[in-house]
Amino acid sequence: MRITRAVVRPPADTFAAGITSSRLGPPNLATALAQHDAYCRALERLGLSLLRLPPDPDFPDSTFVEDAAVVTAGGAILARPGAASRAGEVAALREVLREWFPEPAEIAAPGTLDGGDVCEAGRHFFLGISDRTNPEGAAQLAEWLARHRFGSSVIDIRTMPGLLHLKTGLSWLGDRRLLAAGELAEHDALRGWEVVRVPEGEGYAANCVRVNDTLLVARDFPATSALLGELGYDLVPLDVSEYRKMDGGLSCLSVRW
Ligand code: CIR
Repeated sequence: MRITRAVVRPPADTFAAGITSSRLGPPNLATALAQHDAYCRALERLGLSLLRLPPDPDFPDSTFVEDAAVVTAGGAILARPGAASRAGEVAALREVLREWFPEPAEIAAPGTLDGGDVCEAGRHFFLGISDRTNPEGAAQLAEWLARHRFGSSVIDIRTMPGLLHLKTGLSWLGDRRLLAAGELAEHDALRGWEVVRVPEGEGYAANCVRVNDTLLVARDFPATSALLGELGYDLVPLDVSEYRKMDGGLSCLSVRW
């Protein structure tokens, strides 16, 4: 499926009040906005039409739109974020997606699910169980995916240090190829897939975004960029330093379809 659209939302002036476990210091809002703008321009250069939500100061983490909704070739599913402070983010995604997906599926209580735990790999989806996505939420999505003839497998990341979401450490590169960091690269669920390992010390670079024939990658991870370049990918490096300070990465900043 060629990607033609994406939802994005710039951070609000409350951005620094969002949830973070990183010890990188508070984000600089002006820099974050400039980085967001560069991210949006990169998507537009790749031919995507952007649906831009306005910043929402009531939800400091709402720039990470990916966590509030999952869009697949079979339709949209509204997520049910595992962090209480993020629950209200779903309403805006419901509204902006309505034109394309008037009757989205929804994760229901007691299930919780963050879109960051959903790694699409063509007709297969890897679903993370994390501090945000519980087994019930993942099971609801797996059932929906099966009804739409997608496969899925579950990966429990709760004991894997440094991973907020599954996609913090895993990305789909296209075909049967994945990019994975640390112990995720060894996980049984990835058997039968070609796994490109993120070089030591560059774990953050495991979160990249495939947009049709191009990969958006985090800037300043030279060993990973060199490896992906050797594999023949066209790379668009982007600086997301201010989002990293809030535990976010490239994929979190858009919902794409
Ligand atoms: C949070 O903790 O929810 C945000 N500060 C970061 C969310 C990042 N989202 C993602 O990786 N999909």
